[in-house]
Amino acid sequence: MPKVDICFSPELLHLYDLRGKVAVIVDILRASSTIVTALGEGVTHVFPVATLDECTAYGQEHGCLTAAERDGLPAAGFDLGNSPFGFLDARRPVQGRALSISTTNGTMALRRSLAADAVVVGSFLNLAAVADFVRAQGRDVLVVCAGWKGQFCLEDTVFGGALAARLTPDFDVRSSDATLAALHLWQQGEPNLSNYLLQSAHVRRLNSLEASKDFEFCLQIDAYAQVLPRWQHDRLI
Ligand code: 3SL
Repeated sequence: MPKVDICFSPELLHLYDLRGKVAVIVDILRASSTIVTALGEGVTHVFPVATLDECTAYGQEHGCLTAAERDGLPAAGFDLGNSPFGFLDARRPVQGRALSISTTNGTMALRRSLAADAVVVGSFLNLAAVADFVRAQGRDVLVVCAGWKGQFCLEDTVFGGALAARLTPDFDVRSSDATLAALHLWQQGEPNLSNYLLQSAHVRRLNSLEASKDFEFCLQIDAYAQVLPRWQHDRLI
């Protein structure tokens, strides 16, 4: 039976062998939720890059929208920051445009996971699409939590638990303590996810940056149930 495992931080990735696995990259607040929203709102494809210089270079080379964030704030000189609402603004339609994006943790976590057989982006917004894809692949899955500057993040781990719950009983969710812990956290949080995650450090950080509406948006389960950002060649489509 295929296994579900969870890597709590990109800094721990060296402990895992990604080959032969599906990697699900998660940064609930906010990079993975924003990428799902962008594709759900008609962006054609996404170049997730690690550095701001790369983000600018891709923007110029491909004539695409650019989005960048550092320490929770929009980085200067880019079209957008890392809020999903940037892709929901009728004054700036994004349909048909490509996007290059660089964030503090999320896009870096993705770039570090490319050794996996398949790489997809997961969030609460597209939980159903991720679960369906993973089930269809029938291979071991590693949820890669973006965390915050190498540290554990509650919301990414709770997502890992939600995914593990959806994959039960077809997948082994009991052979990794990380997955067991994530499942327990999900069971605690599920009855009132918003209340539960209000305790998390990144929510406090976002609140202080006046991005609290992003938090509620990113917790909507299956709002983009058909959207599955998947790595192909050099981009997410
Ligand atoms: O670190 C990241 O990748 C971001 O998602 C962080 S923030 O939500 O934009 O602050």
